[in-house]
Amino acid sequence: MSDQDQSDQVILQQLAQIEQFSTLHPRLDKTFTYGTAGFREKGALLDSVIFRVGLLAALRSRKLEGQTIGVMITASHNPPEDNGVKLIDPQGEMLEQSWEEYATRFANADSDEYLAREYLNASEVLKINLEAPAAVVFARDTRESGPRLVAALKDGLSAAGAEFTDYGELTTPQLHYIVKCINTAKTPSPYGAPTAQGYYDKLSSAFKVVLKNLPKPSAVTVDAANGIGGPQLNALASAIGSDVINFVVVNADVATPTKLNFQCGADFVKTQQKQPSGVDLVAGQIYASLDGDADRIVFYYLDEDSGFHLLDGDKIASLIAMFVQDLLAQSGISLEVGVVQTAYANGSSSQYLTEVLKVPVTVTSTGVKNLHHAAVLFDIGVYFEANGHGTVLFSPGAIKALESFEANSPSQQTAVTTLLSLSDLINQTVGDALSDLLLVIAILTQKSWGPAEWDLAYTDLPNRLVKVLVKDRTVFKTENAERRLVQPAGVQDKIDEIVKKYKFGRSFVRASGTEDALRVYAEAATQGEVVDLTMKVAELVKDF
Ligand code: NG1
Ligand code: ZN
Repeated sequence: MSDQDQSDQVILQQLAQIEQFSTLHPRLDKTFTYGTAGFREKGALLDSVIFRVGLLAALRSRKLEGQTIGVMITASHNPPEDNGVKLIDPQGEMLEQSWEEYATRFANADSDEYLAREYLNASEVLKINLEAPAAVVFARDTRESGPRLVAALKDGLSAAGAEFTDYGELTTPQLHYIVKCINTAKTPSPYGAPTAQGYYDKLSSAFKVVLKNLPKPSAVTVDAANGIGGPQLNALASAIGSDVINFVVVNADVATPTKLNFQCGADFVKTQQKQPSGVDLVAGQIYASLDGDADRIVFYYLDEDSGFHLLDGDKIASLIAMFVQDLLAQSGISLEVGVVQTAYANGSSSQYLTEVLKVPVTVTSTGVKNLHHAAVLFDIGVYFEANGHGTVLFSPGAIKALESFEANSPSQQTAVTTLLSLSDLINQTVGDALSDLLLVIAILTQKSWGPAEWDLAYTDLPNRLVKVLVKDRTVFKTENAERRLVQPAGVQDKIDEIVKKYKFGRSFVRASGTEDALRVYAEAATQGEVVDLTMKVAELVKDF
């Protein structure tokens, strides 16, 4: 047999295997779309989708010279019966956008045979050698449907002939970290050890450097949404040591699947603007809530008059930007700090950043990949969605400038050492609730601040976010980072007319990328006005 014949043989065998395995994971009569959150659905409907994601992950790895690709099975802050899946590219970033189309095509191929054909087609269009090696790692959150979906994923990976490693239950950001570690292991700057322990070690060492010689911070109570963040935070806390800080982890019941994200967690606290169940707030102390896969975090506290105060993603971004700017000023190094937000950022935060801190602010469309791409354009780019998903990116040039800096005074040296430790403390692959938690505590401890002092930077404008169910949300098209509607024609003008009547009024409408609904956001000078404004705008769009 010639080499060509042999190669054809291998490919035919792979395609036959895919077809055969696919019969075990029959497709449902439903259209699936790979959106900002990957695929997300009721867990019961995802078997065929996850099997097919396995095929795509194998192709992606082959396309990238056998670099390791990650697959995370989670539905984040969504209810326990939901699940989802997302691919992670080699440097720990989200799947390259142009591949989302293939994910959607694979998921919707309507027969086993057609699926094999889509697979072959993709390999031809993308010039992928199907005999090349493929490596994939995966993990899941604590949902009940997880193990069953992992089995489907393994079938997909086996059918496509990929090598794979099951990392069990991890947070989403931990898997991003592991993917980056694996792919940088043989480079001059390895990111870390590709294990959960490597993650705890990297974060805990950096945290201890930043806290060195400072008084022990008060204990911090963290609501883990009854998800994977609970056990992972406990493990991270042991690596840090109770001599450094104590974390009290509540809502950490991962044995009762129905409790996940129920009346607790970051999304609950942010959208309800109230404390989660399972937490008794003591005035003046700081609390945090994670979401179900621990990539989002929000903080909060009670004032002396029992008023509830939320410290969300905007507050976190502002705190970090302020702190990084202070350190840069102290060191005398000139690097550009910028902040990236979305239209959901509170107007007061954007004003504080531009007018008080005088940092440039970029506004992008919703979805962290959009923020991430804008943040890489700064030397130090801070990006956060208001819902608490975000991180800080240090450019390679910034790291080099810091590493090669020769300090003229102990104060300059301290500033540079702290900045470099921050770059290790921050998970730069993706927003990471555990890493953000340590970062915020480190900054507050450095400043000797409690939550109230942090909160002083600016006062949030009263705001409201509501969902409106419409017949067809796809008719709503936006421009200018989703802040204005271009379609349906004329609706934006009417919104403008309404908004004009409110002091500090702002409102915008967009179709959700993760739910079949419109989102209406508004802010105004008072609580009463914002309720009224939101209602009027919602009323305007509800009949489409
Ligand atoms: P959609 O459903 O497109 O609004 C939501 C969040 C996003 C992002 C994605 C991914 C809001 C208003 N929207 O998107 O910020 O986190 O989910 O999970 O918070
Ligand atoms: Zn999440």
